[in-house]
Order: sequence, then structure tokens, then C-alpha cells
Amino acid sequence: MDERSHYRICPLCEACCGLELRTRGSQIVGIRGAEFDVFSRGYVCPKGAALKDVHEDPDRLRTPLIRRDGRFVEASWDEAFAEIQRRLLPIQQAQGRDAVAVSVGNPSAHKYGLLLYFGRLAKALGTKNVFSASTLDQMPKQLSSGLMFGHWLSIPVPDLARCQHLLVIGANPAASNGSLWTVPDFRGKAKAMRARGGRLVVIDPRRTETAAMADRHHAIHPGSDALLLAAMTQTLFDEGLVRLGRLTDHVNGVDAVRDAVAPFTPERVAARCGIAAADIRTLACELAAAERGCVYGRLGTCGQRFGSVASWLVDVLNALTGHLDEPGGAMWPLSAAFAHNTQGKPGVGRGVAVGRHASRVSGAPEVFGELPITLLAEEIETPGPGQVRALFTIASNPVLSAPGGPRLARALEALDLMVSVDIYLNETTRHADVILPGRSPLEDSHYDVAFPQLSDRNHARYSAPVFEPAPSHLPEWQVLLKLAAIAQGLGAGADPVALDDEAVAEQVRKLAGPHADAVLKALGARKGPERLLDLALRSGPYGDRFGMKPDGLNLAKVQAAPGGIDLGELQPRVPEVLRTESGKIELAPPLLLADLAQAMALIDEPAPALVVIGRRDVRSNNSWMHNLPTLAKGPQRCTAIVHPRDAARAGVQDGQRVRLVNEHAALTVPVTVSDEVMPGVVSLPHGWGHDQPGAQLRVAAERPGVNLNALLDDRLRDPLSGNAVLSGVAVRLQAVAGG
Ligand SMILES: Nc1nc2c(c(=O)[nH]1)N[C@H]1C(S)=C(S)[C@@H](COP(=O)(O)OP(=O)(O)OC[C@H]3O[C@@H](n4cnc5c(=O)[nH]c(N)nc54)[C@H](O)[C@@H]3O)O[C@H]1N2
Ligand SMILES: Nc1nc2c(c(=O)[nH]1)N[C@H]1C(S)=C(S)[C@@H](COP(=O)(O)OP(=O)(O)OC[C@H]3O[C@@H](n4cnc5c(=O)[nH]c(N)nc54)[C@H](O)[C@@H]3O)O[C@H]1N2
Ligand code: SF4
Ligand SMILES: [Mo]
Repeated sequence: MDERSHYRICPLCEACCGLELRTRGSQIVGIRGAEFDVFSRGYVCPKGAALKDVHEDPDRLRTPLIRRDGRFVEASWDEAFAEIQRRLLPIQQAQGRDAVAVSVGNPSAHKYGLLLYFGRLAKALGTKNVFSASTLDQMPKQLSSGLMFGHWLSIPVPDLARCQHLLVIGANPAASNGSLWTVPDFRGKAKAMRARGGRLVVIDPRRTETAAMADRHHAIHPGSDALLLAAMTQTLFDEGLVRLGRLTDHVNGVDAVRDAVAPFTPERVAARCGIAAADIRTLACELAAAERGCVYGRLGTCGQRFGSVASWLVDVLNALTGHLDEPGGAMWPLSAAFAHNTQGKPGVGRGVAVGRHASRVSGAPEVFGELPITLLAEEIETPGPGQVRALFTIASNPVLSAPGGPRLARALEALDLMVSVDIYLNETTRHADVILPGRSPLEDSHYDVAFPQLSDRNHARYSAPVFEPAPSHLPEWQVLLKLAAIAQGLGAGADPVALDDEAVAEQVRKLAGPHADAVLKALGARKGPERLLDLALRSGPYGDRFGMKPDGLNLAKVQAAPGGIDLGELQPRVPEVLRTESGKIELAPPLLLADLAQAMALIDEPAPALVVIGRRDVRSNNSWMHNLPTLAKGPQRCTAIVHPRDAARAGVQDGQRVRLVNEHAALTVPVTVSDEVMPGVVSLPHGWGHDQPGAQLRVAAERPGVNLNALLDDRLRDPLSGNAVLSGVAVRLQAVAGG
């Protein structure tokens, strides 16, 4: 049989590398980085090759499952939708719309069918109980960006190609391959920066893979980043280093920031951060002195009590040192499709609002239409009007990925209905009544909706399906539309394609007014996400405007370009990128100023003797890639790393099994003793704990690991963004007899 070559954007992490797959018939015979990809230029990590395992995994679901008498049985799609309709409508009717919750997880960001259609399901459900992985991840950054720049996704990213000084705080892109920053081959690019005389500085409780390649590493006590960043900001004012440059006329609130950070002197915060005052000053001064440079913060700065404040201060520092919106600094990509900061009137907007509603039990404010995912369990458990009685999970595994997962698992069992759109029968979906399988990513076309808004270079890339799906296997966008139709009372028999035609026609009428018919005609016979993509590309900033700009982009052109279309290096975008009411950068949003004042109390809070932090490994990804043989082989990855001092105190030795204990759980894991973590910190990866009865993950179950989130506290969160605290939670280390 002939060998064929296919181009496919890797859906496994935010680097979005272009892959070249070679196939023979239905076999994948090779996967490598696509040298001709205009964006990733051949880069690939060990996970890329595991796409073959995803596609071929015998545990990956291909048929809907219905749980009957405690056992899952295969069902047809029609039976599955009928079952959902039969059970959902009485719940909605008797208990109201909020009785049905929905949770959407990380892989939905990597499948445009899910990302572009999830909103339709949420809207049809009409529930305020919308949860997602965002409140385990980036909601603090979305909130601070929304308040400062006017849209939740207007997140500036380092322009590494021209940067000479990169300060990385609470991120490990050498292992994670970047996040809220699509930067394939971070390692190669960071090395190139150092080779041209640039400097990499890392602030992290652990000497990570990124720290190991840096010029300097400072260990920081978990959870104290807001203090460090406030003290750096204070230093800029104190030493007269503030330089707004080109942004001077585009910034509000500089004086308010100066007043707010005044009490946070380096001397005041040094002990709590574990970083000497002189070092804090140096961090601020060298950032200010760098001709081109920036601060980049990620998960480590978000998963803490003051996550929103820390996320905000990262961009305050960039703005005050003249590095925001400047080449080599923190810049906004100009995405070819779907970016809100390219739509509507340039330079001004409505800003963002929070707290339009609140969670029923704890009263936590809504942010970006969502409630904190750590509150899902109490919403199910607590009786009263609006109690959650049904749940849809869409590519979401909160039993492993959210603090308090074991409590949530018990709550899920008590639901009247749970429906999962997922590819595995796993720790979360085993509680479902109906599981609707997603297709293999290789059976769908793809375009990244979110990541070009965060990419270190502008580009437009599309990948076609590699394999034909089974004829009966609905694409996920149609699954979501079917569920939406059921929720709206249109019935399980509704035709998702016809519903989509209607919705697109309405969208086009709004967008194009009198030209709507011509636009619809131009979109031709395309359906589903491809049609939305063509519409977005053509009406986007590089678009052909449906023929008005014949040289512009459309989907046909992107499809015809092997490896995508390069749209050039990042360009300054202020003021055009802004969507705040004032049309300015809001450097001092009142919500953040008020919370910064609260952070003072952190300084004198007694710090626990030992706290746990997370860890990412390049051969793993969140909770669902442990069933892939290519990634599962090799050394055990779910291990605790402790500092020699803490190991000696607990009387444990390298390689032994130890217990990590607190009020929430007791976990037994192998320990590595190493000074790569600072004293008082133990590092354990998340996403493990594949020993739950009823899951069908045969490879993962061989070495299940333990669930870090069982140790974390679902009551701890950043009250502004609702993001869970993932770091700095107290644990004790104990030797295990015979361990
Ligand atoms: N303690 C701690 N907890 C953390 C983190 C941490 O650092 N520390 N990190 C957090 C972060 S950043 C994130 S993003 C979350 C992620 O948490 P989740 O959003 O739960 O994501 P995953 O763990 O990747 O699980 C994804 C689910 O999607 C399913 N899936 C995979 N591919 C597909 C597909 O193509 N279609 C469908 N329909 N389903 C699919 C998988 O089977 C799995 O059930 O975890 C968070 N949890
Ligand atoms: N290989 C691999 N790649 C991934 C993933 C994966 O699971 N595996 N997950 C993907 C996802 S969903 C995401 S969101 C990204 C995350 O991307 P990153 O944020 O780059 O990934 P992490 O490794 O979680 O980095 C967080 C760092 O913060 C440190 N840290 C912990 N607590 C603190 C603190 O209080 N302060 C500071 N300053 N640092 C702290 C940790 O030691 C860690 O090094 O990675 C993505 N890429
Ligand atoms: S870094 Fe690895 S997992 Fe991430 S997109 Fe590239 S090949 Fe895929
Ligand atoms: Mo994430």
C-alpha cells in the first residue's frame, strides 16, 4: 500500500506544533515535526508521537454507552439521545434551569468543534452553573487582562524572538511547552536569546527544567508572588525607574498604583517571599534597564490566593518599564480569526463585568460567565431551590483535576443525570449515565481558535482530517448541537446541521446586513466549524472581506497553503487593541487595588513547615495521557520531590515510599530527595490516581499514581477570579514502615 503524508496541528498542548504524519492505509507509520510548518518549523516533543496511541487506543470509546443497573452497555446514538431527553426534561421542568450544570475541560481548547459550539449548549441550558478548567488555570490572568485591556483574552505574550531579558515567574515552559503563550520550541528560542547576549531569570520554588537553563534562579515561597511583584513595582517608583514611553498617553492610574504598592517595600516582603531585599531590587532594576525585555508569569502565579493580583502586577511591571506593546517585550498577537480584540470599533469597548450572578451556596461571583469549579460539589450536595441535579461534562475530568476531587466523585454519584462527552471511561465519566464519545482528533479538521491570539508570531494554519470517521460517529459539534436541541425542547430528533444553518444565517444577517445573502452564498457548501472559520477569516483583520479585498485571507487560501500562512512578527497594537470603556489601559482597576491591600496580611501569616506544589513532566499532560503506551513507559513519574533537610527531618530516604498527609487525605508515593526543591516544599504532579474502580484505562491502571488534588482544599481560592489554590497547601511528610 502507498505511503501518504498528512499535515496535522498537534492538539496535545498549547505549542500547537505542525506535525507530519505518514500513513499506510489505516495505519500511522510515522509522526515527526513538519519542517514546512511556517510557525513551528519542525519542532516536536515526545508527546507528538503519542497522537498515534490516542488514535489507536483500544480503550478509547467509539460507541455511546448507557449505564444500566450499574453497568455500561453499548447503545446507538439515537438511543443515547433519547435516554438523555427522557431524563433531562423532567429535571429542568421540576427544578429549573440552574438544576443542570455543565463543566468543560482543557481538551476543548484543542478541538474547534468543541470550542466553537460549547457556547451553544451553555446558552440552550440557560443555567448559571457553568464550570470549566479555567478556574483551575488561567482565570486570574483573564480577569486582570479584562480589567486592564478590556477583553478577557487580550493577554500580552513575550516577543521572545527580539527579547533580551526574560523574567519567568511561576512557569516552566521548558517542560510545559508554554501556556497563555504559544511558543513551539521555547527551549531553542530561549537558548538563542542567551546566545545573543540576552538573559533568562526564573522565579520558582523548584529549580525546574526552565530554571536549569537560566542565568539565575530565585526560589520563592509558594503563594507569595503578589508580594514580590508589588515590591518590584515599589522599587521602580522608589528608584525613579518608571518609563511609560510610547504608552504615556494611553495609560490611566499610574499614581494609584504608586500609592497602592508604597507599603510593599522589598525589606517588608523579603522574608515571606524567601528572596533577599537586595535581590528584589536587582530584579526590578534589571528589568527596567533592559532595552527589550519582559516579565512572563503563568500557572504558578495563578493558582494561589492572590492570583489575580499577581497576574495584574506582571503587566503593571511590563507597562511601567516600557516593555508593554514594544518589540522584544510583552505584545498582543493579531489573530486572523475569532479574536474579540480585532472585532467592533478599534480602541474602545465595554470592558468586562464580573459578578452578574453568584453561586447559590457560597455566593462566589461569576467571572467570564463561569463559577469556580471547586464549588461544583457543594452545589450538588446542598439541598434547596436551584440545587444541581444533572451535569454535562465536556472533555472534563474534575475528579482528578480539581481540588477536592474525591468529594466531587461522591457528589456525582448522587446526581439524577450525568452525561459526558468524552473519549474515555475514566475517573469522572464512570459516574455518568450516558457517555457520548468524541472522535479521534485525526478524524476531524482543525484550526486553533484561541492559540493564535497567544502566539509568538502571527500565523493562520489549518489541518484537514487524516482519517475518515466511522459513518455513524457524529462530530462533536453536532453532538453539542443535539444536546442543545434537547435542552431547548426541540427534541432528540432535531437535525443539528439544519439548526446550524439557521444560526449561521442569523449571525450573518447581523454581521452583514443588506449583504447577508451574498455572504452566505460566498460561504458555499461548508458546514459546521469550517463555515464559522471561513466567516471569521474573511471578516477578520487579514480577511478578503468576501471579495472586497481580493488579496485577503479566506479558508480556501489557508487550506491550500501547506504548513499554513505566516503573518509576520508581532506588531505594536495600542491603542487599537484596547476594548476598555476609557479607551486607555487601566493600570489600577479598583477591584485589584483593594485586593492588593489585603495581601499585606500575608506577610505576617505564619507559613506552614511543609507545603505541596505541582509539577509538569514533558511526557505527561494533565489527567488523560497516562493510557498512551509511548508516554507511559520509562521511569515512574508520579513521585514526590523533597529537599534533603525535610527528608532528614522525616527520616525518609531517596527512593522510599512515603506518606503525604493532611486533613484531606493520606497518599503513599515514592520519594526523590533533591535540593531542586527549596526547603519546606514538596513537589508532586497532578492528574494521577488512575486506580478508581469502574474506569477503563488499562495502561494507566498499571501505574496509577496518586491524586495530588485529594490533598488540596476545595475551599481555598482567589476570591476575585474564583481560581482554585493549587500551590502552597500544608502537608506533612511521614516515613512508611518498610517503605
Ligand atoms: N493540583 C493541580 N491540579 C491541576 C493543575 C495543576 O497544575 N495542579 N492544572 C490544572 C490545569 S492548568 C488544567 S487545564 C486542568 C485540566 O483538567 P481537565 O480540564 O479536567 O483536563 P484533562 O485532565 O486534560 O482531562 C480532560 C478530559 O477530556 C477527555 N478528552 C481528551 N480528549 C478528548 C476529546 O478529543 N474529546 C472529548 N470530548 N474529550 C476528550 C479526557 O478523557 C478527560 O476526561 O487541570 C488542572 N488541575
Ligand atoms: N508536559 C506537559 N505540558 C503541559 C501540561 C502538562 O500537564 N504536561 N499542561 C498544559 C496546561 S493545561 C497548562 S495550563 C500549562 C501550564 O504551563 P506552566 O505554567 O508553564 O506549567 P507548570 O509546570 O505548572 O509551571 C508552574 C510552575 O510554577 C511553580 N510554582 C508552584 N507554586 C508556585 C508559586 O507559588 N510561585 C511561583 N512563582 N511558582 C510556583 C511550579 O514549580 C512550576 O514550575 O502546561 C501545559 N503543557
Ligand atoms: S510541544 Fe509536543 S504536545 Fe505540544 S503541540 Fe508540540 S508536539 Fe504536541
Ligand atoms: Mo491548563
